[in-house]
Formats: sequence, C-alpha cells, structure tokens
Amino acid sequence: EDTHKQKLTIIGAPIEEGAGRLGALMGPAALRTAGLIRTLEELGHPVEDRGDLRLPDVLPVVPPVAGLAHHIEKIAAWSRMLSAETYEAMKHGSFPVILGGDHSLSMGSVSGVARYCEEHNRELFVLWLDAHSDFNTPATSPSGNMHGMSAALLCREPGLEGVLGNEPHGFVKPENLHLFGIRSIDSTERVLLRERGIDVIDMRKIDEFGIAKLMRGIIERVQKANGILHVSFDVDFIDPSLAPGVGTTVPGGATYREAHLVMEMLHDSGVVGSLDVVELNPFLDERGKSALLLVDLVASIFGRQIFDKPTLSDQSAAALNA
Ligand code: EXY
Ligand code: MN
Ligand code: MN
Ligand code: MN
Repeated sequence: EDTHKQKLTIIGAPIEEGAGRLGALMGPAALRTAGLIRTLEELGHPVEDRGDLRLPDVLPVVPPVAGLAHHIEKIAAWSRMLSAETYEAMKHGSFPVILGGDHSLSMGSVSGVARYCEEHNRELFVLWLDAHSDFNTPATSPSGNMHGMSAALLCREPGLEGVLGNEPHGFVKPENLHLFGIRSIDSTERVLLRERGIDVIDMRKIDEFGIAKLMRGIIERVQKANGILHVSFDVDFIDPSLAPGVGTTVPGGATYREAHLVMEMLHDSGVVGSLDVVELNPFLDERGKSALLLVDLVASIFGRQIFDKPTLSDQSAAALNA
C-alpha cells in the first residue's frame, strides 16, 4: 500500500451517540472546513469524497445486552453501514479515510477492513492512537458509552455480538492490536487487557524509549508479515493543550512533533491501508485549532514532508499574486 498517490475514499461519519457528550457529529464538517479534501488533492491523491453518510430511517433490532450500552441500535446501524463502506473501498483498490464522529465508528470501519484482509489472505494489524484503551464491554463499562468499547468489540470480547449481527464482518487478532499513547485505563479494562495480552504502549514508555523506536518496532512487525495496518487516530492521543476540541481530554498526551513523526513514519512505511480520524468535537474546539492540526497530521500520513511544506510567506505570496 504505497500511500504516495493512492486513490483515497473519504467517508464522513457524523456519529455522536457513542460519546458521553454531544458535538462529535460536527467533526466531518469541521475537517472539511479546515481544508482536508483540498490538502489531500494538493498532495497528488485522487480523492473520491463519499460525503457524509446518514442513518437509515429504520434501525436494526439488537438483542438486549447484559450491562450498559447506550444507543446500541444507532451504533449498530452506523457500524454495519461503515463496515460495508470500508470493505467496498478496499475491494476497489482505494484507501478508506473515515472522518468521525466518535470512536464507536471504528467498530464498523475496522471490521470492514478486517473482512477484506481475511478474504485476501492479508494479516491485519491495528494501531490505536488514543489516550484511552477503549477496551470495555457492556458488562464492564462504567459509563455505558460505546466509544469506550470499540477495541474490545474488534477483538471479539463477549457482549457486543449484536452490533454487527449477521452482517458480514471480520475481526482483529488481539496480538495484532497495538494501543499507543495510552494514559487512562479503567480498572475493569486493565484486567481484560492483561488477560488478552494486548500490547499497551503507554505514555510512560513513550517518554522513556522515544516514540520513533516504538513506532519502528510496530512498523517492522507489519512489514515482516506483509500485513496491512489500519490506523485509528483518536484526537485525544494529542496533548489537550494542542488539541482541546475533544470531549475526553487527558493531560500528558503526544506533543506536536511526536504526533507528526508518527504520521511521517507511517507514511514512509508503506504499510498503512486505512485510517479513522475520530472524536473531534468542534463545539469544544478553540477557533478551529484542533481541526487544523488534524488536517496537518493527515497531510503527514499522506506524504507531506517538512521539506516540501508551504511556509506562511509562500501562502501570503500566493495570496498577493491571486
Ligand atoms: N474508559 C471510559 C469509558 O469507557 O467510559 C472513557 C472512554 C473514552 C473513550 C474515548 C474515545 O476514546
Ligand atoms: Mn509513500
Ligand atoms: Mn478512543
Ligand atoms: Mn480517547
């Protein structure tokens, strides 16, 4: 998957019911306003923008779950739709980019990618850039908010089968999931993460060993397996001082350069096949700051290098000539 000039399919997923507070619904609109599509085109990628999807009028019936799972019917409807979208995009040789929307959308986006990988005998790896581990189930969740359950669903934790139901979908092997940037884990999650042996790269490890070395380890693993890497980028991976536009801020996140370096290394690796950008809440943002940073980070994963980046004076010169 050379992300150089690869065809991109942009899928807007204005979903907010998986989060504890409203506003992530405006995420795709804010990313578009911040120039996401134009930026990707300027990098030389053919972009197919599928626009923002909307919920069907009739929601699927989901059998009752043991525990708390708020708005599970809506999450199920989004998941089934998104799973089909990412699967189709990949089947057509395109790279799906899902604009959220809260993190529950990854239940759908990643299960579609996983289905594609299973059918094509490619090993799927997932890089989960997040402050949180998102490894609750309805039985363990303290909040019932389903954005805190998406990684668990993808690893086939019990209690969430009804979300995708009988729709075709794939899963992620727990040993192929890398949680990265983590600094908030519920006690219930901790137990499950240990039992399943999930790789948790927390901020302390990043501080101690450096983000480049840790990223290199993951990238080499995927390259050796000739695998495909899905990147699920939760805005709260970044430090809240840089990206305040998110409902679940946790101090001590990735710095500006750490976040960019991750994206630059991912680009150069050539192994990334799909991307979610989730949890942007424009209602909580400061004058578009988080949305603009996200667009820059997405530019980095699609090949923008510091060496080629337009400076402010380039931009004002262009404006004068216009
Ligand atoms: N662990 C907490 C819960 O399950 O309610 C918080 C989850 C926040 C999840 C955000 C999206 O990453
Ligand atoms: Mn490339
Ligand atoms: Mn998350
Ligand atoms: Mn998070």
